[in-house]
Amino acid sequence: MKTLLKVLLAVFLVASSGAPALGSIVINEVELNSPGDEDFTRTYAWIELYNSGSASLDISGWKIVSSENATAVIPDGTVIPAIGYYGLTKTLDWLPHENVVLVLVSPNGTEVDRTPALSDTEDNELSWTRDPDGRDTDSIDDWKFLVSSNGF
Ligand SMILES: [Ca+2]
Ligand SMILES: [Ca+2]
Ligand SMILES: [Ca+2]
Repeated sequence: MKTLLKVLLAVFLVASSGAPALGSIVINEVELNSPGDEDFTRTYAWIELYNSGSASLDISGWKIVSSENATAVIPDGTVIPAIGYYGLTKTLDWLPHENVVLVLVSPNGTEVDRTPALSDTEDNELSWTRDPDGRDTDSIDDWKFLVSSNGF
């Protein structure tokens, strides 16, 4: 019985320590190449963030920085609910089709998440996504090339 209590206590402590708040937001899905032709003046690509945490998070002022040194700032008043999504649409000059690494940075400059180098030369509705949503083991195996699910 004592042993069982110790085991239960250990499980409780591990579960309640949780992940740091910042760690619950990831870059969850990236569409680098939407179906059809793109031109520089039309929106064509998007990045989906996902909150796997149990509380909503205000991500105003967070940044997404690309390996080409392009930076997008999340607008003021942006909140991702718990188990919720946020989609950011960008134009062709911002997101090339190949070898793109995206980094999510909090306002104090802390790196929150980073994608592997992603390429999408297929001009179709497939996109790179963590599968299942939010899976983050810092491995390329977290990512699959699946039918787009922007915002869900
Ligand atoms: Ca695509
Ligand atoms: Ca395309
Ligand atoms: Ca999705």
